[in-house]
Amino acid sequence: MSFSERYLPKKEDFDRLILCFSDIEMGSGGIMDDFPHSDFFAELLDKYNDSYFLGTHVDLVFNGDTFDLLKTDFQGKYPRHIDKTVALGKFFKVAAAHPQFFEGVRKFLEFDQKNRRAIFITGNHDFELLFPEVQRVIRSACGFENEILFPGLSYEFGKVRVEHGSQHDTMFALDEQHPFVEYDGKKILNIPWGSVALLDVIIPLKDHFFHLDRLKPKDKVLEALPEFKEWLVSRLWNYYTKDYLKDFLHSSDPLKKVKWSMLKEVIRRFYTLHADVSINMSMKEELEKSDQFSLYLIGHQHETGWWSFGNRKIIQTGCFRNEFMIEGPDHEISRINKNYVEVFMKGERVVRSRIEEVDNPPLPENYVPMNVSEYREVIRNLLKSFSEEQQKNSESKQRKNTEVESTL
Ligand SMILES: [Mn+2]
Repeated sequence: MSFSERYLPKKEDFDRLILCFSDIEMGSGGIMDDFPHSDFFAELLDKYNDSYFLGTHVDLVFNGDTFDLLKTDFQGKYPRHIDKTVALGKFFKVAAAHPQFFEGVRKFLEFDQKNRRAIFITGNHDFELLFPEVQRVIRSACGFENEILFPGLSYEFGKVRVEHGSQHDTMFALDEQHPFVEYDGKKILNIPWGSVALLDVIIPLKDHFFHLDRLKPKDKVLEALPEFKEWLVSRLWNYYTKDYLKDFLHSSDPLKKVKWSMLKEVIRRFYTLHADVSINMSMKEELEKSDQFSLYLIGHQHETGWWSFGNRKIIQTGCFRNEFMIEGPDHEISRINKNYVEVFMKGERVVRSRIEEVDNPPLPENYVPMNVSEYREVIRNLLKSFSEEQQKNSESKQRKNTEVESTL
């Protein structure tokens, strides 16, 4: 279908179109990649290379978590100390798996270079975009310099404000004043405590249950896998009492800022249905208090939303990565549609905005397990090897645990 056939504002009624995508979460390829569909994405972008848009500004906004660098390893490990070498190493792994993404962005910009830009906003899965070295690589991969922007954690177009949303999330908010810290003579990312906990404890185990992370709703997942919570709690407790406190007491690591109450929050997030409703709450308050912006675009929560206060609104894009729904007594798995947002503007003003839902691309083979209960065995084995490991260390640990418990 061509754009002229679609219901669009008249050309004279808008001078800018914003296309906003969030949480694409491209990984390093294969079955563990949450978005192995760069070809599909490039095809979607190509629809905007239509003569209808010639002479109109079209801004392509990646509203955070475009690249899933959080879950990408560096030389087989998931270091919490991320300097430019680690950041680049992880980025190259993702880029190598997604040449069509960069090709698609290049074609999009080339179509009407003086009117087009690609804007990469940083999310909590791609803080690495803050390194100028990583930005340089992206610019060269897309073949454009000035048309590619890295504004950091947010970007504003007149009455529109775009941000990923993680800054309103206590687990993943970055210290904007100090995004980097010095450690061991290197400039490293000052990642928030939620990221530290995930990198130290959860992500190294992603090989075992990367599928689970893509399933919704969480309470159904746990209903099918009652051992999961037990496993998670013991894993975090062991991390906290053994590795974490030892390092905390005997090192000057600037990223050691996790408390047990924070880890409890990690557990709560894993086994409750709702991620963090406080994000929407604080934004809704802002919407009513101030008329500075008439449209806020956010992502991060992997749930689509639309809230309004008169002519002001918040649109939350759902994730663009693959996610699935478990339904029915047999826990059947079905796909969740992806979406993005189109915003038509005239000058500073929003003319119209809408959420565009897209058809899902075909999945690679064996991408989704037939049945969630297949995981029971995996979790049981993990728990077994974990308790064996604990047994081995029990004597020295017992003493430490007692010390720790008395400090909690
Ligand atoms: Mn996020």
